[in-house]
Amino acid sequence: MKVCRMDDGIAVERDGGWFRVEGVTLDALFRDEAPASWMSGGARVEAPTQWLAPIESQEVWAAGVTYFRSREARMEESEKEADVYDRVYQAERPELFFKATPHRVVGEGESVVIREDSEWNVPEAELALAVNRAGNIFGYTIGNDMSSRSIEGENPLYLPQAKIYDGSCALGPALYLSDEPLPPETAVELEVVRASEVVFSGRTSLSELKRSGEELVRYLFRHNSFPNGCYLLTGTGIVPPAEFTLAHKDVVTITIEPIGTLTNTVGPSGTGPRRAL
Ligand code: DO4
Ligand code: MG
Repeated sequence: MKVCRMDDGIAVERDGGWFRVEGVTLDALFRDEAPASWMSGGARVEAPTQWLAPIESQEVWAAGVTYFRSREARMEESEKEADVYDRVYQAERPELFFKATPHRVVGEGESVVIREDSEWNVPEAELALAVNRAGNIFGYTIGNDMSSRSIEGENPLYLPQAKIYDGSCALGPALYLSDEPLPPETAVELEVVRASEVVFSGRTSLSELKRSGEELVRYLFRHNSFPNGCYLLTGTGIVPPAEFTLAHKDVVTITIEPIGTLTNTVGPSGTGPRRAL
């Protein structure tokens, strides 16, 4: 079942149609406090045309170097410190980092941002886990962990600046509810279109992900509480070649079925979420 956050409430897709539901918020779902009946009621509505990012009060965290391809690309980009990426790929403890507060997150159709002080910028197509406050994964969405490779490549200690800025994270289009892990053959696909031409496309599958969602969440919740739950991006397995950088007006699409497709245009600083913050 999919949950869509709209300007004026929440709609769910079930039984082949969309229903607007009252008396539930995303925060209530992430706190595991939604009334048991919330999924069954509601008035039938047209399929939503405006999808807000499926986030209310959640922090967004991310895992890194969870795919071999990410380890390889980061070792190339950071010649002097290549070893740290190899070590974290092999280590028992994963790389986990803070990614965004809700106001830095954009949704379907909004602009993701590239920093003006960065000359090498990439999208990172990632499965995002929806984790409730008890640490249980109850759903999934698509995440774009926008990254400055020039800033990260200069020094790994610059990671927060490479990763966290206004418009640096996209989530959506909807929250797909499921207590079951997505099957390993699930494909993650990324495409970047510039002036109607595909300038990059790539594909991976969850079978390439080295760590399970449960393992990543277990580490995240060690000595850390999330009163309103959180999202955890699981890392990228698609890295464009070194000569590729994003440009303003590029259109980035990421598809993970059964969640759907997340589409964002690349904009300069100052573009970002259109919802009230
Ligand atoms: O180690 C830096 C970030 C890695 C990352 O974001 C990824 O692998 O997806
Ligand atoms: Mg990433």
